Amino acid sequence: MPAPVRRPRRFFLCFALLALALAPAALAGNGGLAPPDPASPSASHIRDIYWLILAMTGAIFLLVVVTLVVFLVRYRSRGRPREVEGAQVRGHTNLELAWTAGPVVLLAVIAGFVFWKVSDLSATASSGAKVEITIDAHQYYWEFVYPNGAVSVDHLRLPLDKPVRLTIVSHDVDHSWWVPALGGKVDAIPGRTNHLTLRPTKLGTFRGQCAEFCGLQHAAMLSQVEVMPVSDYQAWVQHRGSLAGNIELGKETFVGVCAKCHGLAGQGDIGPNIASNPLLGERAGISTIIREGTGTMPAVGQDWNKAQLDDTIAYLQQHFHQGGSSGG
Ligand code: HEC
Ligand SMILES: [Cu+2]
Repeated sequence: MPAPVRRPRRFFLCFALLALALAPAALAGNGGLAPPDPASPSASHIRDIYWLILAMTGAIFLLVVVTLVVFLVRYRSRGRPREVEGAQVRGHTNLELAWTAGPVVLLAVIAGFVFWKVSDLSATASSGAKVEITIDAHQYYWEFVYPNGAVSVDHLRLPLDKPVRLTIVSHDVDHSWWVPALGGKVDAIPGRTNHLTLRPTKLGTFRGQCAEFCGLQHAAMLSQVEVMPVSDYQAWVQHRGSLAGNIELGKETFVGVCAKCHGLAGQGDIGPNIASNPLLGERAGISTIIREGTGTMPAVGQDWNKAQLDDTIAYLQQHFHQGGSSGG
């Protein structure tokens, strides 16, 4: 009979080499395997939890698969006729105790670690006054309202290192607020008010995506969070607070709201071409469409204040109508 004794080792070697070859690729540049670099204490807690669980489950996976392969090879039939029973294996008390107690200990470690990290999620931001910002989710944009009434669309500005309390509501269907680098994912549910507290600790712009399928243009429901030095933030909020005649807000609203369905140049997409629509010249008509919707177009601006509506119409008219410039 040939001696197949060394084969399991070869299997194991292939396995280990494969794992070694794939690991750097998987870990490099955060190619989707790891959470993004954290920009807030809560994001970094969530990342710690992720790595601990990945390490433990990864080790268990290797243990199970390697054992499986070794046993498959070691206890194969070796040409024994099908009718003949193989060697009988009796229980092993210590092993059985170990594989009962082991998982209990591992689960306890995971639970303890998670509770420890999670207990700190909102505590990181619980001391002192918080910046209160409301996030109103709509099909298919995010409207942010700052303490002084300033408004922005899809682009949230936050002050560095200040605790922020986000109040998350929805105007129409379920959406979900999620900016991975800042940690926390909170649903926006009609008729309910949810909260998320965080403290951004890194300057920069972080990307978010609506994480609840909310309709045709769900994929376009992106957000960016710009973390600014406190003085820049204050200057921006103050400037944006004067809403009336603010063409920047009109542009932000057009790009964040209308363009998702009508295209950036109003050329038409899932909504018709509006660039040359004479309605854009009629204040009353276009107000009604924005406030109440028309046909299959939802009432996208039902809850905007008058200034935001005016700014949007001003932008539309300047851009597509009387000014005659050709969009873009
Ligand atoms: C969710 C997608 C969506 C968004 C967002 C949206 N629209 Fe529309 N819009 C449509 C659709 C669809 C129609 C065609 C409605 C119909 O006739 O059934 C339409 C029609 C229109 C019309 C033509 C109405 C007519 O009777 O000729 C205008 C003007 C218009 N939209 C302006 C806007 C403006 C301004 C905004 C941003 C404030 C906006 N839309 C945002 C989907 C959208
Ligand atoms: Cu959404």
